[in-house]
Amino acid sequence: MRRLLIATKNAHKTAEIRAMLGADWEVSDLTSHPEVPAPEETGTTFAENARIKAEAASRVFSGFVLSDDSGLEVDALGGDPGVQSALYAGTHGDNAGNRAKLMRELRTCGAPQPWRARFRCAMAVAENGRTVAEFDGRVEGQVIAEERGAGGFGYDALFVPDGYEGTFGELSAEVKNKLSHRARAMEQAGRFLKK
Ligand code: ITT
Repeated sequence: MRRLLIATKNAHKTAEIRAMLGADWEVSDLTSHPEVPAPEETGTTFAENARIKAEAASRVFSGFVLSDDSGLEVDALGGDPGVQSALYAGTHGDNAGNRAKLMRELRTCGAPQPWRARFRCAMAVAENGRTVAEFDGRVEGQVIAEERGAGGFGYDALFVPDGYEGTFGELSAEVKNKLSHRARAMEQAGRFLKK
């Protein structure tokens, strides 16, 4: 079986990517590799942060490293929370706080619903400290005013993808993993990794 390190500490991302890749890969992430650094995400774009994370990990891990930098862009907020999605409310990974802040911002921004938005995901594959491939995925939809559904993570309970009635928090993991920003980047990454 081939080894792939996902340069993330976010177990939700790892679980989704593992399900998308299937049984051919032995997938691990930074939670089981304390020797691998998680660098500061100093980039101003998803792609830049994806490269930073993949390259840092692949300097110490032999084999392919895949990173995922992702987030939600809301048009009424000029693209926020964007690359700041994980620490929008001030504490990294405070999902409930981030959703609450998003609701506050949207209720006070003056823009009428529907609030158009998209999830974006940039992925980088690195080997020996160098990025060797990059991929991009997005899914368009709208943010709603009340949370619905307990599945997924992050902003899932507030996002309804185009063509569906349910939020990512209400849709099954199987459905989310077919149409999400991560799935769309991963379709391309999977083809690259299989070569
Ligand atoms: P790593 O940097 O360790 O990979 P992270 O969670 O900090 O983990 P990011 O910096 O890429 O990752 O921030 C991603 C944030 O965007 C995440 O914390 C969520 O708030 C949001 N997000 C990304 N993908 C999402 C998804 O599929 N569903 C809901 N929210 C998502």
